[in-house]
Amino acid sequence: MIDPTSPVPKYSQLREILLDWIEESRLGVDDAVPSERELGVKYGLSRMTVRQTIDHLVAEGKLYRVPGKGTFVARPKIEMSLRLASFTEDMRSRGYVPGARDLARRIVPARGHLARMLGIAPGTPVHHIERLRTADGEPMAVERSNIPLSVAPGLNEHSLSGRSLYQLLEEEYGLLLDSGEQTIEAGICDSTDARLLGLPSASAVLLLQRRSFANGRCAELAISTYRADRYQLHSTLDPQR
Ligand code: 16G
Repeated sequence: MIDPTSPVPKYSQLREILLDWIEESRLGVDDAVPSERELGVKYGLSRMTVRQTIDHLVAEGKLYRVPGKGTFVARPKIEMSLRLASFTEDMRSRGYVPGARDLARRIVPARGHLARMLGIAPGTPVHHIERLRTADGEPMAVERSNIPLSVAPGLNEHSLSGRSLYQLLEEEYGLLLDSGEQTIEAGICDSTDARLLGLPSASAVLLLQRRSFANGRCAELAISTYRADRYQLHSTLDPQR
């Protein structure tokens, strides 16, 4: 119930109630949330207050709206692991069937930024591999990998359909990635990635740039666009010493 004497604003109290319903599974994924009118009557709240709560939960990705139909409970987001795992391993460990659709594969000379990031001379050829990554068939991310030709000569002759890139690197080239570094930033997807990911244009995304190393040498620079409506960051925290 809403406590009108509480210093906690009413929209926050309603938020707690709705989150409890979701966490206690009284409302499951894709279940309809009662209408703004129903919630207003039930809890003695103005339509504006109810809308404020729902708007916030939609913006956070906890609920989603279908025009003309109502508001529904969204799926929980996937917690992006901060380990040096392949997409395939990561998805499998969560019980999803990983997939990849080849978008482009070419050999290009590395210029400025790319060459610097890979630690190679400008003009050195690299494999450029673009893939749409899926989980249970649903688009999750667009990954653009750059791998120096010298790291994996002939890589372009190997099919990647239904195969993990990291597994291929290990099995065919004996390349075991042993360290990595990654930046993650908020972004807005361009029209190409929006179309590939099945998102409305200019949707929020997570932009990842990852360098992976094998024996001190940069083996891959991956620049990826992950759906922000399906991923959130999670990390454990150690005290600062
Ligand atoms: C991860 C990597 C990517 C790599 C891919 C290989 C990020 C953030 N991470 O998704 O760099 O290319 O795994 O996956 O980009 P695969 O072995 O399943 O093909």
